[in-house]
Order: sequence, then C-alpha cells, then structure tokens
Amino acid sequence: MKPEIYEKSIDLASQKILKKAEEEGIETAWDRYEKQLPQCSFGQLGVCCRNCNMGPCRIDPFGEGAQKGICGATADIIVARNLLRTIAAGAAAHSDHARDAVLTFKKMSEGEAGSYRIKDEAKLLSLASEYGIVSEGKSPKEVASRLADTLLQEFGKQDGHLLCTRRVPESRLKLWAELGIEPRGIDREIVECMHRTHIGVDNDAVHILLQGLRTGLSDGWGGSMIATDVQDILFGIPQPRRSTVNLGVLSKDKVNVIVHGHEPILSEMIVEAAEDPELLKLAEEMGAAGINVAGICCTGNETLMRHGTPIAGNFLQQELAVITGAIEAMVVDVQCVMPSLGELTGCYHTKFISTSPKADFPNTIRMEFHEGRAYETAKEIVRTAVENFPNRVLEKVTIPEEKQECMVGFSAEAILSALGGSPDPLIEAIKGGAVWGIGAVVGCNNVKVTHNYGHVNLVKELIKNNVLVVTTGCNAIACAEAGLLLPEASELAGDGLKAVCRALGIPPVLHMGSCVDISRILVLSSVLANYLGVDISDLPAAGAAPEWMSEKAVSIGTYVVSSGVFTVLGTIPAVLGSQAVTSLLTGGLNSVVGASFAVEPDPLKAAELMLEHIDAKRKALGLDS
Ligand code: XCC
Ligand code: SF4
Repeated sequence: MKPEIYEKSIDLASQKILKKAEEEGIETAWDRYEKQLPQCSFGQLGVCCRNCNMGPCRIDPFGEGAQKGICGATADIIVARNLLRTIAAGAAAHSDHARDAVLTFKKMSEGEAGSYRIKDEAKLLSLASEYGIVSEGKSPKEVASRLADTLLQEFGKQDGHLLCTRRVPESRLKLWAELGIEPRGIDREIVECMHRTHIGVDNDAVHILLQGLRTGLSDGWGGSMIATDVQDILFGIPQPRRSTVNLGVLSKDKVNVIVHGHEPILSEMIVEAAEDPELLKLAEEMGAAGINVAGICCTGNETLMRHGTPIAGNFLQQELAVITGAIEAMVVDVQCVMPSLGELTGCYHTKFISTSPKADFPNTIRMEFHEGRAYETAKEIVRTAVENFPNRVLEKVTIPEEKQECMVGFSAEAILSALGGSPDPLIEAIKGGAVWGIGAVVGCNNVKVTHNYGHVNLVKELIKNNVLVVTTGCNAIACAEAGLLLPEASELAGDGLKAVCRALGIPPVLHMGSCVDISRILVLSSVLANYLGVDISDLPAAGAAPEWMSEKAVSIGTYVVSSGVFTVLGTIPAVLGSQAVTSLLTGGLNSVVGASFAVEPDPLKAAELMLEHIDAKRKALGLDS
C-alpha cells in the first residue's frame, strides 16, 4: 500500500511539496523506494560478496543453503570485509574533501588562488604552533605555506601517527597504541582497507574490524579535522548568528540559487558573487528583486554557520526544493547529490550545474570549478541563474510559507566563549546535574524513516531530560526546521537545562556545523575530558545517528565509538548476517575501546538507551546527585 504523505515526512513544508509532486506526477526518492521493495535480504544482512569474479557469492542466513563463498569465506568474513569497504569509502569522502581544502590553502599561500585569503590569522598561528612551525619573522602566507605542506604530508605519511591525534587525552592515545589502531597516513589506511578486502588477504573478522577502527580514526582525527581547521582559516571560525531554514526561505521575487553538496570552497564564492553589483544589476534587468542563495545539506551548513545564508532543506528535501518550481539554478559539488536531479530539473526551468572535476551527473551544465579562477566561475554560475529568472513558470511555482528562525554557529571556540572562556561553567552544570549529560546527534535522512521524525523526536526527548545536544549535518537542519535551534526552545527542556540555556542565552541544541565538523565535537569532548582529568569514554555523553544512510556516516560512527562514545544507530547497518560482527559492534567493543554501538529505530527508546548510558557514566564519576 502506498504510504500517506504524513508517513513520508513530519515537516509541513515538505508535505506540501510532496503533494504537489503527486499532483504533477513527479517521481521522488520515496516513490523509487516503493519500487525497490522488498529490498534484497542478502544485501540487508551484508552476506553477499563480489570481491572476485568467481562470485557473486551469498550465504544462506537460514543455514540451509551455502554457508561459504567459493573461496571459503564465511558470513563473518564477508560481513566484516563489506563493512571495512564501507568505512573506507566514507573516510575517503571526508578526507578527499580535506585534501582539496588543503590544496586550495596551499595555492592561496603561493598566490595562485587569488579569490581566497587568510580570514582567521589567529587560528593559522595557533595551528602552526601546535604543529611546531615557527612563525616569527615569517609572513602569514609563508606560515600558511609551511602549514599546508605539513598537513598534506598527513595524507601520504607512511610511519608515525597523525598530528591531530595529539589532541586526544593521553589515556585514549595509549589505548589506541596498545591496540595497534593509532591511525598512520590517511591515504594509507584507506588503501590498506582495499588491499585487505581483496580476495585472499585479511580473513579474520576481528582483525578486519580493527583496521576499520583505525581507518575511522584517520577520518575523525585526520581528514575531517583537517578540513574543519583549514576551512576555518580560509573562511573564519563560525560564531553564533541567526538565520532561517526550510523550503519557505526560497524567494518568490528573487533569483533562487541553491548550493548543494559539501565543499565551502565553492559555496563561499557563490555567496560572494551573489552580492556582486554587476550581477545584482543584471538581476534587476531580468525583473528580479535580488539574488537569494540558499543551501542544502552540508555545503549549506558551511555557509549557514559562517554567513547566516539560509538553508532550504536537508538530504531528502533536495528534490522537493526543485519541485517548488522556484529554483533558477541547483549548483552542486560532491556527496549526497541525487543523480535523479538531472531528470527532475528537466521538468522545471531549473538549471542543474555541476562544478566538481570529480562529480558529473546526467543532464547537467558543467561549469568546472578551479581555485585559480574561483570567483570568475562563481560569477558565471550566478549569471546563468540570473539569466534563467525570466524562464520561471509562475503557474508551476509553489513556495510553502513554512520557514523557521534558528541560531547557529556554535564552533568549539564559540561554545567556550559563550561559557566565558573556560569549560568550567559547563563542567559545574554537569557536576551539579543541571546539565545531565551531552548528546551528540548527527547524520542523514533515510527514506526508511519518516523524514525528520527520528531526528526531532530523539533530540526533543534528550533535552526534556536535561541533556545538552550538539548537532551537525542533516540532523542540525532537521532540528532547525523544528525550531529547536532557538534559545526559546529551552522551554521544551528540563528545568536544569532550561536555566543554563537562559543564563547563557543559548539554545538547548547547539549547531556545530557540517559533517566534517563532527571533528569539532571530538575536540570539545577532548577539552572536557582533559579538564576533568578523565578519558572521553568516562564522560556522561552519548551519540546517535537516527536516520543515517551514507557510507560517511559509518566511518563517523566508527571513529566516534573508537574515541570512546556510545552511539545509537536508528537504521540497521548491513551486518546482521554475522553473529560475530554484530555482537562485537554492539557489545564486544566495550572491552576493547570502552564504547559500542546499539541499534534502535524508535527515537524515544534510543533516547532511553542514551540516558541509561549517561546515568551509568555519571554514577561512575560519582555524580549521581
Ligand atoms: Fe549527506 Fe552531510 Fe548525511 Fe546529510 S548528514 S545526508 S552524509 S549531507 Ni552528513
Ligand atoms: Fe565469492 Fe570469495 Fe570471490 Fe567473495 S571473494 S566473490 S566470497 S569467491
């Protein structure tokens, strides 16, 4: 039976556009999901392998048919290998994004990327000193060049350890070293995953998974952290500011340009180009009242955090944004961009512009983006959008009125300054029980979950129980749409958290950025752990990804757990075909890294698991007041 619209999304704006899609006979991800049902159960359990051409092989989960692949691989081996490849792909996506940011940074320092500059010199100097680069007597660009070289070496490093890992509490570093999972070069870990999963290499599930932990760590404390740091130097450390979210941010009289994907290298330039007097004049000539840039997914989070650029939606709203009929250009770079957008934009006047040398899609206009002429390309892109404004078909336009105000920009630095410069007030609030614990809630949308239902209900339940929530990615956008990123949302919080939020003027849910910015959460947890003189795994904190879907999310979950934080997944990972892998992930890991995963699709029950975990950690710290 076809699901009702309210079963597809809890968000009113999205429901309205889903209705429009139905009326216009337009297909969306939800329709394609229906056509996939029932989904392949071998795939769901993770027990099919095509790592060599004797296969594909699959294991019969009921124990009646084949129990081994042709090479002899068991379900445990196949599931573990598949999981390792998933982690490698996720880590590769984050880290390759980081590489491009560092390469732009390097070119900027050499004067070859004239559109970019050093926005935050203080962060440049503090990173330089962290990495032992002498800055006295050197110009900022010279320091930047040295820093870029040092960071680039992190990718190809063959020995030693990743520099960012020195931010971790001593106890955790020692544990990683003992386990042999201290990450080495970022690229090295990813390549090693591909090698190990080739036929006839690594065939012990535990041994394979340890490499998974190491690779995840090379993402969290490597690629993602480098991306965040370099982007902060180039574009500024996010500071608290207000903005608006949801499909209602689209303008009925301005040119609407959507930036979608993940890399601020592009979107920063688009935001700037949209203010160019020449293009504003052209917009006026085309009959538009101005140029409105709005984001989707994490590239949207990046510009939201730094400029307050509005966000039109999260992952499952990308098609809906087009279906409003109000978008002149959908500009994309990498990751989480549905290939369906090609055909879909063809049903409207929307120009679908792909910009990354790495990512092409059907039916796009290619406008490749290179640092050397970044601003010029951004201007050409915005011009294309502006010139498309007269083609908007008014009868096809529906912009829902729903838009929600939000307060964003809570980098670790901004949180510390909101606390008056020291973690002390937060620690005291945690000790006294006003803030019962910290919940990190992140991750995607997934058609298997009613859009935003998992995110919003889990977060509401946590704040109700005085858990301060930090968020990134599509969860942050879902929370913004539900009005949870406002100081006023502390009305929904328990009394303790409410009082703390009021005193500090902060929302009970703090938007810390894009998905690579989960590195900010890692840094914050290190700061808190070090301040308390404990390990990260001792903190009254828990993580969750209620609607996750991407391979990046698997890498994230892996490094969060390996860093010592219990994490609840809202959708089921493809591991249930192996008892050994499943019980290791959901239990055994506790005795290895002091944290594990749980799977719980019901957000209220997921919150309960997190709260139980936080209770136990409080008790262990002697805080059960
Ligand atoms: Fe993509 Fe980052 Fe997931 Fe959203 S949360 S669907 S990965 S945009 Ni990263
Ligand atoms: Fe089958 Fe083994 Fe080849 Fe996988 S690696 S396809 S299990 S023979």
